[in-house]
Amino acid sequence: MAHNISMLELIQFSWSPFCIVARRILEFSGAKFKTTNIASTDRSLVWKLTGEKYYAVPVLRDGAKVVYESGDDTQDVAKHLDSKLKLGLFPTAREGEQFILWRYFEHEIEAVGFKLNDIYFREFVPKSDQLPFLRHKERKFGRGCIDQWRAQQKNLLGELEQKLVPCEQMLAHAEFLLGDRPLFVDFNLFGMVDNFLFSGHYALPKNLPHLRAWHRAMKAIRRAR
Ligand SMILES: N[C@@H](CCC(=O)N[C@@H](CS)C(=O)NCC(=O)O)C(=O)O
Repeated sequence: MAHNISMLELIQFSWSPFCIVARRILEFSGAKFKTTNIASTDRSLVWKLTGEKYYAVPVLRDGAKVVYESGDDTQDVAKHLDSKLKLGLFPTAREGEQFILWRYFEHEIEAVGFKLNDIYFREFVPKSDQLPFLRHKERKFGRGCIDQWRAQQKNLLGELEQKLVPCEQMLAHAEFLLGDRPLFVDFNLFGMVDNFLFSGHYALPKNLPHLRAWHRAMKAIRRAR
């Protein structure tokens, strides 16, 4: 039977867009895996596992191997899963298109989606982590940033909807972004969208019906065996 069944472990926290991508790919694959949740404000496990080289998530442990992103726009974790589990999510012929798309999703979509979710951080970040969580955000985005995002909520929602229109247009003509089966970019967009939806306060816009149908499909899809 299967020959390379080393234990897969995903080190994550549940609302991270990038962790959601890796998690959904693992679920899709049907492989057995373990998730280890860390506090978003305590990266000591990641730091230790990566030989003090990395503190972001996700990190994937595959037996003795520890996989994490080597650059800002890389997909080392997803590509490791893809080749190990033979998922076919990165066909060579689509690599260029996929690269352009995942950068759009991880920059343009993510940048608006996480702010909309962070507005509700007090509801999903454990009480004891809220101070370092807020400090982490304010160190990067300035004092009062989350209050500002709350004040701009309506505009941010409009901006996100605008940025999702190209996805709606693609999905009006095919079941998945690049054709009739999901590729990596479907999982990638799913992660960004599910981070936006994480708080439970939002739904995808009614006037993006193809995106909504795609999202329902992506939530549950399993690879064909
Ligand atoms: N390009 C990386 C980005 C990973 C990333 O930015 N993760 C966030 C959590 S969503 C993180 O851990 N950031 C570092 C920090 O918060 O200190 C990837 O795709 O995995």
